[in-house]
Parts: sequence; C-alpha cells; structure tokens
Amino acid sequence: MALPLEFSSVNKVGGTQKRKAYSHSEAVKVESQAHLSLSNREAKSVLEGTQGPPGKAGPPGPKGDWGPPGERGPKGDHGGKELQRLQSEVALLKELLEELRSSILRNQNGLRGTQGLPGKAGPPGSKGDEGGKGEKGDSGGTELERLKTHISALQAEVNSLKVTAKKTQQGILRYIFPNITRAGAKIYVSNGAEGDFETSKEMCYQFGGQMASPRNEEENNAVLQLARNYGKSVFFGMNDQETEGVFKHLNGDQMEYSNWAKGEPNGVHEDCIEIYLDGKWNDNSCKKSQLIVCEF
Ligand SMILES: [Ca+2]
Ligand SMILES: [Ca+2]
Repeated sequence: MALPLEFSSVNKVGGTQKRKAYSHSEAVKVESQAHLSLSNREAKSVLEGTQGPPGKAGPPGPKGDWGPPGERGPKGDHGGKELQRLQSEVALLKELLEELRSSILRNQNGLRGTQGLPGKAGPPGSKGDEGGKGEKGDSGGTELERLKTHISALQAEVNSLKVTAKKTQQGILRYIFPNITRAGAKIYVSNGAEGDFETSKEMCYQFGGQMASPRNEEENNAVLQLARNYGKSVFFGMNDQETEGVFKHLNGDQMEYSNWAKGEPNGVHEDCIEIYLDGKWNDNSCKKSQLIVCEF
C-alpha cells in the first residue's frame, strides 16, 4: 500500500521550511495505524450491509375526532302535508264553483230554448310541451297562510253561488213548471207537457232534476195530485229495461216502495211504470205518451 501524503509533515519555523525525516519505526507505526483505520471502515461496511427496500405501508391510523359543525342549512319544508291538504281543498272548491256556474248557465239556457244533447267527447289532444321549471316556492308558513285566505274567499264565493243557483232554479222552475207539489224535501213539477219515457227523462235532466220517482206513499200522492190536475197518467223514472222483472231507479238503486195495481206488473214488453189516476201502478210500453212530471 502506498503511504499517504501525511506520511511526511512540513514544519514552519521562522519562515524557513524544513523537511522532517521519520525514523523507520515511526514510519511502520504510522502505516499500521492507517491500515487499522481502513480495516475498521471496511469491517463496519460489511457488518451493516447495504440499505434494504422500504417496508410495506402500515395499517391506517385510528379515525380522527369529529370536525366542527357545518354551516346552517336552508329552511325546511315544514307544513308540507298541510300544504297538500289545502291545495286539494282549493282544487275541490274550484270544481264545485265550476259545477255551480254551469248549473246556473244551464238553467238560464233553459229559458232561451231546449238545449240539445251533449256531443260525444272528442279524442284526447296531443300532450303539450313540458313547461319551464317553476320558481322556488315560499317557505311553508307563508304559502299556508296564502292558501287559507284563498280557501276562505272560494268558500264565500261557493256559498254565494249556491244561493244564486237555488234562487235561479226555483224562479225558473216556477216559470217553466207552474204546477208544483211537495213531499218532504222533494218538489214535483209539471207544465202539462207530454212525452214518452225517453223524452220525459231527457227533459227532466235538462233542468237539473229527474223523472218523478216516488219512494214512499207521500211522494206517490204528490205525483198523483199533478196527474189528476191534468187528467193524465205519468211515467216514473223506475223501469225494468235492464233486466225483465227487476225494477230499478235511474241511479241504479233497487226499487223498494211500489204500489202495483192488481195483476201488475205483467209485461215482458212493458218496462215503464205509469201511475193511474187512482194512485195504483201499471207497467206499460215506454213509447206511450204521458204527462211529464219531474222531481227536484
Ligand atoms: Ca217488463
Ligand atoms: Ca202492465
């Protein structure tokens, strides 16, 4: 091994440089120290070995603490169910208003002339375009208050229209049917007009009533009075057109009260009921022309 540079040293004495010569024993000592020093470094290196690859990632640490509470959210939809209930009430009231208005209109039209039968419903129209997205609604509370006020106004309008409708109907009925008899809450009217079963049925419907359909003796007597006034039999609404021998009211109710004359009913081809001037009933052909009596 070559001796390192330190093997000779330089002393500075009074600006002159003097090379100091080592003795042989000193040289050997220095060399063995240097050798020992190198051997230690090499030995250390062998013992430690080269650094290995990084280990695998450890398992995740424990869950952290709860964070601070978030910002306050938007206002909730309190009263959502109440809103729905009120909205459907508004829809019902609007329907009722429409019915009342058309009922009044029907009565007024009755004065002008006989209204024809309603036509068949047309085919449904094509679906309209989808509307744009609506604006965001008010918070529940405000909307509830608004709807309640709306409902009060609608109810007031309905009540007022009911009064108008009743007055209109009664006024028109008296005008059109000067002959009126009463039985309980029902009134029976006639103006002497005559017609077969279908004509009678249609005319009574047009004025918002139906053919006389007595359900007890008092009502039967009220119809009888009108029949006697005109000296003419009257057809009732009840008939057995659907099933022979099973008499039903126009609304489908099974007929319970009856006042058949002896031997009646007896007609397979007699499906309508007429009242004789003694108050008894007979089934007869629906094509027969009778006094028209409507009930309201
Ligand atoms: Ca019959
Ligand atoms: Ca008969």
